[in-house]
Amino acid sequence: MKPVMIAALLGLATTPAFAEGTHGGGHGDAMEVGTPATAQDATTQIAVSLIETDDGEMLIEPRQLDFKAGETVLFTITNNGEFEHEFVMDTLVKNAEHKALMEEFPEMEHADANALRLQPGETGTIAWTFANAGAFEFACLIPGHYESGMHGALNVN
Ligand SMILES: [Cu+2]
Repeated sequence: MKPVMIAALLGLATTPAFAEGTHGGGHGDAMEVGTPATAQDATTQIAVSLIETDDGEMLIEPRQLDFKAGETVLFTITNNGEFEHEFVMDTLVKNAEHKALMEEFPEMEHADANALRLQPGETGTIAWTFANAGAFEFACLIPGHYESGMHGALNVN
């Protein structure tokens, strides 16, 4: 085998797929669910709460979100629970893909503009323009949380 080929193979072998436990970047700015915006451009403000209930459910409230195509929304998201949670907006397919990845790599964190991970008591914001009409989804993709109730329909009309 030629040395240059060996070097190339070693290079591949030592590049882990998720070096930092994240999968940030690579999406580009525009996604099917919309594009990042600035808070100043938001025409709608909405408060989102990430919580656990006494009977073991984990919820994102409100349970459903409806917007108009072209609407820019400022989300103020608060983790009112006792566990770490996240808020991710995407297509159902993309959320399912991320969910499967997170089951494989539990320490993975979303570094994407359409997602926010919050410690208990923490509040953060996402400014977002819903550029395309469609049926999307918001969810917490930390393993087990989706199944416990942390997902809802996000409709852009
Ligand atoms: Cu969660």
